[in-house]
Amino acid sequence: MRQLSDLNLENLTVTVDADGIAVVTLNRAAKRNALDEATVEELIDVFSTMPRSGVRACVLRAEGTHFCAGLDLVEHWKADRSASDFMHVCLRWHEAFNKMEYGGVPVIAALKGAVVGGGLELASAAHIRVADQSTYFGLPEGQRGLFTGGGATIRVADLIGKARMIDMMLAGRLYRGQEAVDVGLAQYLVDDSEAKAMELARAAAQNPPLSNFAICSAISHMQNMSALDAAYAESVVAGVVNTQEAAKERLRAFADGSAARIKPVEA
Ligand code: 1HE
Repeated sequence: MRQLSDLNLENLTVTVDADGIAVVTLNRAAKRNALDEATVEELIDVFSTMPRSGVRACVLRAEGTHFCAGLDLVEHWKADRSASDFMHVCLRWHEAFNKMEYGGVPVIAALKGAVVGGGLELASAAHIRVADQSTYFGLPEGQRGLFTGGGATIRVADLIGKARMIDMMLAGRLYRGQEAVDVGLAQYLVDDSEAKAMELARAAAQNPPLSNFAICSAISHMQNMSALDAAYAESVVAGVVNTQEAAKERLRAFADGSAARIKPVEA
């Protein structure tokens, strides 16, 4: 079975620490981490390999001052792609982002600077998005004479709703700061998005992997189902997860009073 260390990566770097926290870095800062075909193939490799690699949680971050400038517009222009060529490009983007969203490993995106176009499509495939004060979100496809092709019509519309997404695309509206959190583009706004993302990854990594697998795949799958089918699938997943060996010790600790209670930390 292929391991993360076996992968031949040029535009991404991947490290995994002793606690099983992976850090995946977009490493094309000179091009503002624009997604060319090679980078998308590397994302597929990394997120296909990660679920069985022992990784317990993943932080997705970027080199430079911008998270991701979206589709590599220069590559796209130079390649002079046919409609069929670009359809296949998009299918590879979907492959990469579906591996992230449905892979079962918590992926936490540490954002900064531009999170635009395909960069927002990438970020929206993560399970948690952490923004800092420099982060801004945009869908400049309309301005470039393009359309989204990496899942924004599914994931961004799901995060912020159809009307806001259309406004972003038609009028070039950017969201940042608290407003971006309020509309649902990010769950956290902090001064240091990487430190917060790492803190969240470490917290998630405390959960049994099977629970995280369900949280980071089943919820997404169930959103695609009818309510009737989702209720059935939820029962099956809960049957497996809620009877796992790793839950028994935690339940015993609750029963004997030694487990932490779920209460807000007093200020
Ligand atoms: C790029 C790209 C890119 C930068 N493709 N090369 N995305 C966009 O419309 C956003 C395009 N990018 C920008 O608006 C700006 O670059 C930023 C606001 C992100 C950053 O500005 P700045 O002033 O820091 O950098 P820069 O000078 O614009 O760019 C630095 C280099 O990165 C430069 O290359 P160089 O060789 O001349 O140094 C740029 O060409 C390069 N660069 N962004 C290629 N996107 C599946 S469909 C998805 C559709 C979309 O994603 S549409 C949205 C596309």
